[in-house]
Amino acid sequence: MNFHILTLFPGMVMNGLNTSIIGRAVNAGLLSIEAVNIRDYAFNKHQSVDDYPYGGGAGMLMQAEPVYLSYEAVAEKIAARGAKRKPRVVYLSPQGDVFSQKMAEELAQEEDLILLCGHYEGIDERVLEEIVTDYVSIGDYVLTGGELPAMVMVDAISRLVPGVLHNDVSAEFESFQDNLLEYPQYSRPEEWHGKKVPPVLLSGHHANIEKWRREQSILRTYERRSDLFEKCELTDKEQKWLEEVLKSRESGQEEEN
Ligand code: 4GT
Repeated sequence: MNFHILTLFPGMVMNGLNTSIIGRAVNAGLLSIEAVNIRDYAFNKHQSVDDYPYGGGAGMLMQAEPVYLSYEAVAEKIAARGAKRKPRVVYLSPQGDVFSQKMAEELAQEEDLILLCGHYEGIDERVLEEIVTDYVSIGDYVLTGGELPAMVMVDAISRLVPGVLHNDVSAEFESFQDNLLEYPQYSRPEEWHGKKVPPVLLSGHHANIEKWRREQSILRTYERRSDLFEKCELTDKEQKWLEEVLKSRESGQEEEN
């Protein structure tokens, strides 16, 4: 998987992605990440890449031409490597479809991905019309630039690339599989601040542990993310179990884990 990030702040993006798991995957050759400085494609002698918006209004806009030239340079390089199709170009914007695990899974199938980061008040609409294939938002809030959203996408997509996570129960078994949240986890010591690790986890009984974890995932999703809970499919037995837990809570009984 090759990420190409078009940005005015290449240092910010590269510094944020050369650490830990992603950095190791890059060093192992499983991923490549390049940040292309849009300013290198400024066409006037002052190297400026922004200008006032026609019609007035606050702030500056990124001009079309430097964005277009930086895109072309990357697209040509990808084509020269023998790619069959044109790469998808994602513009990070609050106006896009909200990023999800499902989108990450879909985009992880691509060989190349171009991520375009806006800054200031955004980018001249005309170049977006010509090059952007996907508009993506990471959530309903406004940021100063598309760099952090691009980094979020690179991180979420990269961990789905085979080999990037090297634990045996890879990414596909985690949160959002089955639309369930992760169960709570514990490590040493067995008792901390008077709180004990749930005994079942020390029992060595794998079937019981699996059952407990699944139940905890169900309970958490019900309590914390009712929107996800609507979408998850429980067995009749699990449905019954949840009803029992909720009923015994109502009557003020202590829960037995
Ligand atoms: C929020 C998001 C995003 C911004 C988001 C163009 C200039 C957009 C600043 C940029 N804010 N980008 N991708 N929620 N701001 O994803």
